[in-house]
Amino acid sequence: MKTVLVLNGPNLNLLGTREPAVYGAQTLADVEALCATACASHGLALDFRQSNHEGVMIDAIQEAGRAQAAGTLIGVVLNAGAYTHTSVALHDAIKGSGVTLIELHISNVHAREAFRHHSFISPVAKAVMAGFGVKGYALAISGLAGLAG
Ligand code: CA2
Repeated sequence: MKTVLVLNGPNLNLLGTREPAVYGAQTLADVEALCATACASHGLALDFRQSNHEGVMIDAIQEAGRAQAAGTLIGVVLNAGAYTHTSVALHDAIKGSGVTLIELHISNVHAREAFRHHSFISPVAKAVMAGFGVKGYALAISGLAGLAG
């Protein structure tokens, strides 16, 4: 069974505790459960992670690139949080790893502040999803499964 890595960045551990008008009321544990259901429906295993640390996220992306090259992983769904708008290092890691990656945002970043309109991830992502709330995670997993299969 091949794996999907769902990788969440800074502050996403706070989901469901604040800003429900923007991010909804579901917690990160709820998101993990919906990702597990989506993966199972496609015969895929889930590796679900969250980190507040850029370097830890870079290590995870490099690991995912090696796993995809070895044939054990189909790709990554990445919600890089605010690092989306700042991180050349994540851009370089994605590009260098060669991993198939879907950029995901819970909110529609283009309908928000101008500083959220630029992404360092989009140029190295296979596809971008934003504004579907946490259901976007399941949609992104389906999209990855479609690309792989
Ligand atoms: O819409 C998204 O998924 C974002 O990636 C979320 C990031 C934000 O910086 C991006 O511009 C868009 C923020 C994640 C922080 O989430 C929180 C949730 C509840 C309470 C506090 C933060």
